[in-house]
Amino acid sequence: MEESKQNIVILTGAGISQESGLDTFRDKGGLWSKVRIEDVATPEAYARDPERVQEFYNMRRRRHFDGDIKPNAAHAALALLEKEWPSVTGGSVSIVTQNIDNLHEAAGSENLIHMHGEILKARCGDCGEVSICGGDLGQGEACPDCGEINTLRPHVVWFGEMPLEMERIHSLLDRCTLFISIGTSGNVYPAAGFVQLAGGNADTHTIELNLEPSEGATFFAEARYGRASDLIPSYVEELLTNGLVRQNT
Ligand code: BJW
Repeated sequence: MEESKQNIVILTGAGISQESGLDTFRDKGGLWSKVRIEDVATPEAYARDPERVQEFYNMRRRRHFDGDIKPNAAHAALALLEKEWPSVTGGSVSIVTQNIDNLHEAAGSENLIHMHGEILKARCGDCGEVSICGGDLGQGEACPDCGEINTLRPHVVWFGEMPLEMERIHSLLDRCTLFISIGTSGNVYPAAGFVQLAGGNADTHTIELNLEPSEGATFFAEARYGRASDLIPSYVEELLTNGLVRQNT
């Protein structure tokens, strides 16, 4: 007999891309140990020193064109889950990522929200349009929509700015029966609060899959710790084989 419809929301953070060669933020040796947030990830920093901020993102954008940054087994497993899960329960799988890299879409995920933006896009400070960005910014390029020069900034969400698509995210969280958090330290809001929003519904199971307990670990009903490339493929296989089994820890 087919299980009742189960909608899954998956929140991902920098930990899922770590094994693809991208730095996390708050781990030892992570990005925030090399640069100060106040210098590169706030609107005030950009207003004060746009070249510095552009260079931080230009450097990170260039990595995507190296050819050695590829989705890993965890990204691939989530893309498989999205494809196969509807035939298991009739429910859907949506990924809400805090990551600005393109590794989920490169792995084949389609129901995807980039709540902190995308490094391979630029936003015009003048007309507000978002465009594809395949190179460095801050070098005198024109906005493809309004034609203004040097108005393009990285399409990312800095501290103090509103994350993207919050209404859609809240509606997904309201309707989900399984909330999975992967590779995020739970330091940054509003993403860190999603587990409580989802878990507020008695029918919703919540699970954390991370290298170590996150700041919000106690809010999850279940937790498993290890590397994303080990944990995610085996958890996805469990879901696709057995459906949603609630194992509270
Ligand atoms: C592995 C692994 C492996 C490693 N396998 N796992 C006081 C209280 C509450 C909130 C606030 C407050 N003061 C200010 C706020 C709000 C603020 C906030 O949360 N601040 C906190 C620091 C307290 N938030 C905001 O400002 C947000 N906007 C907002 O709230 O709008 C509302 C509003 C607006 C205006 C006025 C009033 C209200 C915006 C947040 C923007 C975040 N931006 C960044 C940078 C931009 C993108 C970029 O450059 O890439 O987004 S910060 C950075 O942190 C980035 C990430 O998306 C985000 C989350 O990091 P993440 O993904 O969790 O990474 P890490 O490194 O922290 O964790 C990695 C984890 O993986 C670790 O746990 C490892 O163990 C694990 N791991 N290897 C599995 N192989």
